[in-house]
Amino acid sequence: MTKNIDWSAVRKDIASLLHQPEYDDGSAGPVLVRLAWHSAGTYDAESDTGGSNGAGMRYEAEGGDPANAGLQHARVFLEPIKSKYPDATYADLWTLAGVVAIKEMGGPEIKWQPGRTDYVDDSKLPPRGRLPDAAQGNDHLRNIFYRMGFNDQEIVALSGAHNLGRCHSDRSGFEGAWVNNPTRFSNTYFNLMLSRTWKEKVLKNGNKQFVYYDEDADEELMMLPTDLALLSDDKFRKWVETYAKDKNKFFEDFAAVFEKLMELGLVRDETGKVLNTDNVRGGYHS
Ligand code: DDH
Repeated sequence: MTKNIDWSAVRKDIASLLHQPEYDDGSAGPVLVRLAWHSAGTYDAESDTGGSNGAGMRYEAEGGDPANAGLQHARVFLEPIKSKYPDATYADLWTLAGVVAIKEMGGPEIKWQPGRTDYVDDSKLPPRGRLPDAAQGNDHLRNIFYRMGFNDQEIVALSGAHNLGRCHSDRSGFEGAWVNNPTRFSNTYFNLMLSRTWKEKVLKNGNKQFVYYDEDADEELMMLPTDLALLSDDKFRKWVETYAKDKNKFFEDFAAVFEKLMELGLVRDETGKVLNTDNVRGGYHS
C-alpha cells in the first residue's frame, strides 16, 4: 500500500540529526552509510535472497551477526525519525539515511526510491557470512560482490565509501580511519592508497591491518587487507588509479553503484512500485 509520506521532510530531518558532537568524529553520517550498505549487502542473486527489503537487522539472526557489530548506534540515531514518520518502513529509512548522509558529507546525489517492506520471511533470512571479511583478499572480494551482481569496476567504486568513518576495536577488531577527514566524502582514500607506504601492523587482538603515520596531522591512518588487495590485481588497480585521478568520475560511478546496491532484492513495476512487499521474490520474475 502506498502511504503518503513527505520524503523531502524526512530527508531534512535525517540531515539535521547527522551532527552528533559526542559521537566518533562528530557525525552519525559514516555509521548510517554502513547501516544502509549492510542492510542491502546480504543479497544473493542466485537464490534471490537477502537485500534491502525486510530490515532484518532488527532481529538477532541478522543484527547479531558479528559483521554488523556497532550498527545498533545507527539504528538508535534513526529512532526519532521512525517515531515521527511511523508509516515509513525501517528498510526505507535505513537506505535513505545512507543516501542523505553521503550527500550531506559532500558526496554525490544518489537516486533513491521508497517502497521497501519491513516484512521478514523467516524461510528467506540470509545466512550469516554474506558480508565481506576484511582479513581476506581478492578472491573473497569477487566471491562476495559477484554474488550480489557487481563487477570489478563496481567493487572498486563501492570500496571508495571507506573515505568515510573509521574502524573500532570493539566492533570489527580493526582500528582507525582511512583518511584525515573521515566525515567528508571524497576520493582521498584512493589517493592515499596509491601514494603512501603502508606498513603491516599486528594489533593486540592479533588482527593485521596496514598503517601510515601522517606527520602533518599527527595521526595514524589505516587500510584493511581487503582495501590494499585492490592494488595487487590489475583489473582492480586500474580503477583505483582512475578514481584517484578523477574525482568527478568517482562521484558519478559511486552514485550509480550505491543506487544499485540500495535496490538489491527489490522487484519494481514500471511506475516504481515495489511488487515483492511479501519479501518473496521468485514469483515476480517472468
Ligand atoms: Fe566497510 N568496513 N567494508 N564498506 N565501511 C568498515 C567500516 C565502514 C569492509 C570492512 C569494514 C564497504 C566495503 C567493505 C563503510 C562502508 C562500506 C569496517 C570497520 C570494516 C571492518 C567497522 C567498525 O569497526 O566499526 C570490507 C571488508 C569491505 C569490502 O570487502 C569491500 C562498502 C561497499 C561500503 C559502502 O558503504 C558502499 C563505512 C561508511 C564504514 C565506517 C563506519 C563507521 O562507523 O565509521
